[in-house]
Amino acid sequence: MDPQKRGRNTPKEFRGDRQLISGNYIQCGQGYTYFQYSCYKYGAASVPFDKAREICQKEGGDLACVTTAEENTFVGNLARGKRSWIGGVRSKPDAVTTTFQWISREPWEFTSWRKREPNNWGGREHCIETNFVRLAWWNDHFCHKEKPYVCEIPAL
Ligand SMILES: [Ca+2]
Ligand SMILES: [Ca+2]
Repeated sequence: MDPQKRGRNTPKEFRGDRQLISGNYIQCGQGYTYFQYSCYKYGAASVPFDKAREICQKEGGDLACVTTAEENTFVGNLARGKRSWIGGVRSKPDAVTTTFQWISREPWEFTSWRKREPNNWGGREHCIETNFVRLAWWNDHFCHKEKPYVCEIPAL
């Protein structure tokens, strides 16, 4: 096939477990979906934040760290709009610290808080969930609460 034509007909990103990047296929593991240089999995079983991390780490990743609007929408949809853990935590778990960080240590830039969040209810909401009230809106919540979660494994 004419390479230019093939290029035109091949979407740059697509939802699938395999993606062609610079002539090499990136293969995501079982149950994982490719999106913009990472593989993602939705875990439907509700677990506390730390347990969700443990499960993701066992598979070679961690909870998804959501650094762009595109990734945020993708992760929200992957979690089927259900309230789910992502990899954000309060920088210092006390009642007054209002800053957050990604467990991957990626820069904290993009955010998608729901109105009046993060509110650190009772001074004890130190973990971030997505799909709060609306698709891909975030809330700080009690880390011991059991929720589904989204894992991310960098694919490059
Ligand atoms: Ca990410
Ligand atoms: Ca909150």
